[in-house]
Amino acid sequence: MKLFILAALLGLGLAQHNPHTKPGRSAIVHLFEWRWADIADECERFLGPNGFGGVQISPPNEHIVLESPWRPWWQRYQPISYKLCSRSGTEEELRDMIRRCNNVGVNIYVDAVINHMCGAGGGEGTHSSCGSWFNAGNKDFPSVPFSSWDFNDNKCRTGSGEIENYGDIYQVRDCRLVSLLDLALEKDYVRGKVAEFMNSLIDMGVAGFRVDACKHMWPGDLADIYGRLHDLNTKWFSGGSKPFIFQEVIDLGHEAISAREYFHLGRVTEFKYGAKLGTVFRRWHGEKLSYTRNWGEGWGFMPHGDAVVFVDNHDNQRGHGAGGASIVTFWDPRLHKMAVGYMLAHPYGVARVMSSFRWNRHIVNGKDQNDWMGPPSHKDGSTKSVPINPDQTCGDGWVCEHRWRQIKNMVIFRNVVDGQPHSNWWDNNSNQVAFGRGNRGFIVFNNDDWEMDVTLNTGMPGGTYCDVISGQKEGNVCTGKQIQVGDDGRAHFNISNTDEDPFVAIHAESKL
Ligand code: AAO
Repeated sequence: MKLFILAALLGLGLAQHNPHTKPGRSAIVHLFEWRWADIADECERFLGPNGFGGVQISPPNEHIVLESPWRPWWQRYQPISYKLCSRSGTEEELRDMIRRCNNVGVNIYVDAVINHMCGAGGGEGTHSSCGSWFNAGNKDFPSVPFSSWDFNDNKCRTGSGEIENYGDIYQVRDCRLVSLLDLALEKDYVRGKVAEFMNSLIDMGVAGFRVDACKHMWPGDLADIYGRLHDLNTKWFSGGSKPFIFQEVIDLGHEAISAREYFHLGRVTEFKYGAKLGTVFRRWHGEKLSYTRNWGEGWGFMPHGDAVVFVDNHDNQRGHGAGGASIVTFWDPRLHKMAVGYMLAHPYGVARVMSSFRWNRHIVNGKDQNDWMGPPSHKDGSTKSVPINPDQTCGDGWVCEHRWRQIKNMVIFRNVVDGQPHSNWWDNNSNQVAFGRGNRGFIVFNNDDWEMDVTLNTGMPGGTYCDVISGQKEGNVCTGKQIQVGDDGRAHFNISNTDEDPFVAIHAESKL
């Protein structure tokens, strides 16, 4: 019997490592703070046609609405109820977006905030995205309902009720993260309410969840909740498909709680990835691109099958969470394109691309005083729609990194080379490297301060290929550089260190 249970648990866990992306699709894009109506349009006009695998959406449930600071992005991480109305739209708009994205092969992954409700100082009233009344002081959330019985205060052993020491696993899980009212997830009633919330989304057609703040929840509690989740909606997914689970656990290696405690439950966010890749491309601390020959598990990252990877995320692009100054964001566009290109070319992990909004950064003593600023909004606090410019970029403060030609084309590159091994590595012992993906793709970087002029074995069939970084194949012409691969698979690459984008990528579908 024990063996059966173990097999079932393993089966459960393994099944929830699968993002269920449709054939020929792989990368996820985090459309941070986008409105549901805009996501639906983006699925149909851009993400579907360009091979994106799925969208991570902001928390869709009712959240607190804050005046000071004014409507911060992080109010979405302070639930008031599990009603599906938020700054991004109504339940109907959410339902419509899920349907329209699924219909063009783009999955939806929900950012699920299930560790807590709003901050202890959230006050009393109806300052919430659906107008539900609540009283944070009394831990009273009648729209769920949750009462003070449903919170962890009696379990927390610190005087403040807050997490005071990340070295103490009991504090990290049973006390408040930055004053957020900590749910008692060992209670069957609370587990039931959380599972009901997640199942309502699964039944609508979502493919899975980014589970927020997992470090702050006991794995056993999560196992119980995940075990209550429905299979995915068979309108868009094959029968018996388990929801994809990727868990936010910040583990850069020196704490009492480690990411591996969560591997059996689903994938985990690998924060070491972006922190290290940023250090490498910034050439800090003596790091060199040539050291990434064994990138992935060779660098001490978690097993490939457990990882979700990203160059930056919504927290660390603004100094929250972890990763520090090495994180490469859209504020450093040339480096960002190289780092995202590297991530999308490399086989390690499930890759997630950040799509941001611009804010009025104001850095004093290394800290951004405006790190709280929310998305482009109207005076009433409602989020602005995302205008698409004639050149396919976004306007009104939306950065749309996922639409940058270099990144969009590398999302396609990742699809074209899917399943092919990392191969034909070359480096110059410094910051010029190249690697292939079997006989389907090849990428070359020059991150040195001098010209790169080499002839390399690409492993690819002879022919003329369009570089998908400086341009792309349009009809039967290359709008950027052309790369001639000989019948011996060798090709000449000349990349100036002053190029706008000092890297070149070719693949089987960019061949003339
Ligand atoms: C806001 C206000 C608070 C207020 C609260 C309640 O800022 O002052 O008390 O409301 O009224 C987001 C924002 C928060 C915001 C919150 C609620 O980031 O500022 O609070 O919404 O509105 C920890 C968690 C991790 C979490 C991260 C931000 O472990 O799960 O903090 N990320 C998620 C979301 C995030 C959200 C929440 C959770 C809450 O992505 O957007 O918060 O739903 C160490 C620990 C990490 C810890 C960090 C930061 O990291 O390891 O686990 O993350 O500290 O506390 C090096 C180390 C690394 C260390 C890092 C930073 O890199 O290697 O280990 O330094 O010290």
